[in-house]
Amino acid sequence: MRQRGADGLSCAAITFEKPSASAEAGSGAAAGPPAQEAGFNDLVSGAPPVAFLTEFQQGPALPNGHVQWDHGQATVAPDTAEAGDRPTAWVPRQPRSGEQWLQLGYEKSVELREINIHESYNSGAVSKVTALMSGGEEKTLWTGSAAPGSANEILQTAVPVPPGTTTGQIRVYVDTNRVASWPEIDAVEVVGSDGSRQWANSSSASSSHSESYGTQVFGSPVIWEQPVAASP
Ligand SMILES: [Ca+2]
Repeated sequence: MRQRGADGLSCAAITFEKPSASAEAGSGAAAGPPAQEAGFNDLVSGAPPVAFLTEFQQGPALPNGHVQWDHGQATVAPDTAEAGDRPTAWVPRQPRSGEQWLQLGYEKSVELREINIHESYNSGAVSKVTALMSGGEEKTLWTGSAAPGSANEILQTAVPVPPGTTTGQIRVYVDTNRVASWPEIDAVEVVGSDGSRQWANSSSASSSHSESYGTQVFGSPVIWEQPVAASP
């Protein structure tokens, strides 16, 4: 286990168990243009045009139910099996775009003891972790500069939380200017003072790469008319 100490954090390289065949297929199939090609072919072959346009603009969803690189990809347990630019992690809309944040919600509000951030690409951009309190206050739990790992390394960064903060909503901030390309976060676990461990079940973000997926590549929405079948 490789340790990386900086600003009171401890980090460790993570080795994952090999994912199931379906999860592995989903991760690999959605890594870029092949997924778009599949959508276009579906349209040509007569798939419902409305469904196609929805998928087209938002980017295709993966088998886990979330659009690739969306903030939803940081919910539930880690599912990015290998380090690198993987669609099963949250990614800000643009690299080197200043401060961005990922907000995660958990089923049970607990007194926090530790927050474990699983970075899966260009680690080292995490700059602040906060708790969203019931009264609307945003409470800073940690801020600083974590030393980066290598670009292609999955790191778990443990953020200790002093006693006295009870919440079910946290934010992880990244300073995207600290790393060369997109920082990617696979999952974030909260550990309670009661020993409980939770993965997120809701999410939002300042931006997600999923937002630019359709518009950046394909332009403005278009109106597609269902082709009329030829008379026999
Ligand atoms: Ca994930």
